[in-house]
Amino acid sequence: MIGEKSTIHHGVLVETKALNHDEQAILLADLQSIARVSPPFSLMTRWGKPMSVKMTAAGRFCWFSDRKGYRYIEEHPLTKSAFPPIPELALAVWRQFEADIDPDCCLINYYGKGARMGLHQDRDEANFDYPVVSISLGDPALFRIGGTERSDPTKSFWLESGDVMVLHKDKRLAFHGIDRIKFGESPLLSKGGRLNLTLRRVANA
Ligand code: MD3
Ligand code: FE
Repeated sequence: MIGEKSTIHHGVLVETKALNHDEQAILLADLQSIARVSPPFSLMTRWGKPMSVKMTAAGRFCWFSDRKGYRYIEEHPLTKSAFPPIPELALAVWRQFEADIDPDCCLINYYGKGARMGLHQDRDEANFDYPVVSISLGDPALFRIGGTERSDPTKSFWLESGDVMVLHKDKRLAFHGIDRIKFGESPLLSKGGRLNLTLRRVANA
């Protein structure tokens, strides 16, 4: 439940274990159905380096990257189909923080053994006044967040299964990344690993 255990880490609101075990299992089942029609795919950075995190999405948009640069797409790169609807439980989490408008992208990141995400900003969306809401499932991840300049000092903390994090206001354009995960720690994903959902508003209303 949102609001049960709220903590501010380096200016960022984290709702620890906002989703209980049953809610995590429901969301995981939804993600497994999404993965069947929109299989997670691997991306290259614009610098031509393979990313270790696999991605797919629900909702209208999915973030995409290749040698041409970063952008949002509306068709799965392999199936060419639209992405499935955002899971109800994820929408319910978003609406606790942003009641005026629903997200149009639920980016789904899968971290297998050794996967990480380098320090970056999320700035391919049209309007930074909307929050980004993150939901973690599965293995713990060491999250790092700094300021709006790459050289700003950073702080790290662990995100665990069921945790919800909200990035808004001055943190919306903060540099952030995932240094590492503790592969196999959580029993939620039978084959191990971590799933992160980021709910976003990509198009302007
Ligand atoms: C801070 N994902 O998908 S979620 C991403 O755990 C991303 O998979 C990480 O960074 C993950 O872009 C971190 C938390 C997050 C998401 C968006 C943010 C933190 C953010 C946007 C601005 C500032
Ligand atoms: Fe990000």
